[in-house]
Amino acid sequence: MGYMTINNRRVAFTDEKNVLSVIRKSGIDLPTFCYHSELSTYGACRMCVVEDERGKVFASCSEVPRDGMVIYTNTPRLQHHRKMIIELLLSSHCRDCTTCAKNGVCTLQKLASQLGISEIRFENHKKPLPLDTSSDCVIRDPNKCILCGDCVRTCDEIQGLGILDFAFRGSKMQVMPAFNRELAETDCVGCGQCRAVCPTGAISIRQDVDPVWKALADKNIRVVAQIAPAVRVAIGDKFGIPKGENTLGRLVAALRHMGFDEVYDTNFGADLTVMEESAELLERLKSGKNLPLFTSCCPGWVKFCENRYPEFRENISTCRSPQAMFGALLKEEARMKAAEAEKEGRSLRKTVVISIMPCTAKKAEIKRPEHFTEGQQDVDYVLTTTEVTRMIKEAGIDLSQIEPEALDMPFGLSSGAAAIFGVTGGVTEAVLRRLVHSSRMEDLQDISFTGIRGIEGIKEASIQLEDRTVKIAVVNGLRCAETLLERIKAGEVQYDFVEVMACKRGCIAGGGQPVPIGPRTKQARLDGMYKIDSMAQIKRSDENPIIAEVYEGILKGKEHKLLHNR
Ligand code: HC1
Ligand code: SF4
Repeated sequence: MGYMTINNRRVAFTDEKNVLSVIRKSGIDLPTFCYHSELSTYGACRMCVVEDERGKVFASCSEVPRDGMVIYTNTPRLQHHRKMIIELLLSSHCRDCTTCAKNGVCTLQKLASQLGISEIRFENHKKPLPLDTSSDCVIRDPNKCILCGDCVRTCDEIQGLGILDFAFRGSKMQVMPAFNRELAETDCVGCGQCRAVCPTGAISIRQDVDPVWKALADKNIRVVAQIAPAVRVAIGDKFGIPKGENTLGRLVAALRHMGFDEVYDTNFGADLTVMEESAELLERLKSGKNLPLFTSCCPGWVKFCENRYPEFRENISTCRSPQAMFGALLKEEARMKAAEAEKEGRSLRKTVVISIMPCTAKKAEIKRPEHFTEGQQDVDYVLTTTEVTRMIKEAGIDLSQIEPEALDMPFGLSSGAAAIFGVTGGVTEAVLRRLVHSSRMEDLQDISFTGIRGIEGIKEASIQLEDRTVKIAVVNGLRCAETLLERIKAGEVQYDFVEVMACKRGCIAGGGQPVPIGPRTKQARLDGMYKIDSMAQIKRSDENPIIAEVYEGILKGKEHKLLHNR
């Protein structure tokens, strides 16, 4: 332990990696644009500058804490310096604040207000640049970019993709894909992690709010929603609800107020996925073909594997993702009911399925050809948690005040195993519960203690299934997926089952979730997911009685067609 003096107060430090962390620990929220604890230190924005007792000014994010250091965080010189940075940034920034997707959560806007910037003394000579609207998932607006490099480092260091980079020099500098190609022409997987760290509106979520409002207003349309596991522990963030609290009931009530006809749970789709994926694993273990089996529920990961490691294409599970399985089921049910009604000379309203997801990549997943059945798109629109937050606010609903309501039946029933799909390791744990086939508390605990829980990028576990030891890897973050795939290719490791989630810690930190998603927010959401499981009456997917019913009913004879991609 050491001590430093911050603004004349003695502050202890231990293993903080930089002076900025010590300052923040002492209760001072020093502003930054480019500092993220999970990324390398860039030190470019200079907002976190401090002054020492000799008048030397330096960036606190790039300085290691030393015993006896004396620093000041808010001298007139520093105030002037920070204001100047904000003014310069604003001078070349578009002024669309009122219509920007980031209005109210933009760091530039927040700091301009916090530092009392009331006028901008510099002229903006920059010509407006075109937006990149080519991606189904995110929109890039270079006019709002402040060159902090957060997106560049996230895409490279966390996702291993390096889609974005700096181009040109000096005042012409921009962030863009190589050769200024559109995102759709690159290997971008649409994970939205660049958007999750962008401090301004330079990278935002593609919005599908308008067509959904239109469908809700149309009396001839039956609008059905499904809510993903990780949405319920995040949407409360924007309504002053404690982080990580389960707001499912409130969200259901809000959706009904907004005009949704039925509200179901993607967790039901996750229970279906567990049934199909565990059967697929047993089959592959038996045949020895295409092992390891890779999970398929994360579309960012699936695209990454297809683009960068096509040799593993056949290892990816043939199962559709939970939202896609559930979408196919809902549309099939609607088709069956419409056919019955037609026989009786009646006609039913058209069904539109909306998935409410923490993920931007899900917007692209629903457009893939394998997610059309009988020429119909199974899920019509994906709304991210952030878009639904916007709709709730537009409707004037306060989520913190609304009375919770229950999901619709029968697809509102799901297991605790399904709930934990939203965190890294959850899919594996759910599949293992099914395979171990026991609901005894000790057996469930044994599974959770195999090493599949936790936030490490790559986790390994093994479990005994009859006479066979099944070797498992659980990965979060595509950079880690790349590392693992290279090790598998080199023959250094061998597994039977590999779960990959593109986003660090899983869907709780998906690219469509409310931002900022700092370490405390992530932990609260993760705890929230496990709490839902611990309180669930049904622990295993195969114990969900509605699952057996749909296999005997809607799905009978169509299991493969509706639940698998190939
Ligand atoms: Fe996910 Fe999934 S867990 S991928 O993270 O398998 O988006 O929440 O809906 O489909 O169930 C996301 C979350 C989600 C699917 C499920
Ligand atoms: Fe990179 Fe994901 Fe952003 Fe695409 S969406 S540029 S893959 S971080």
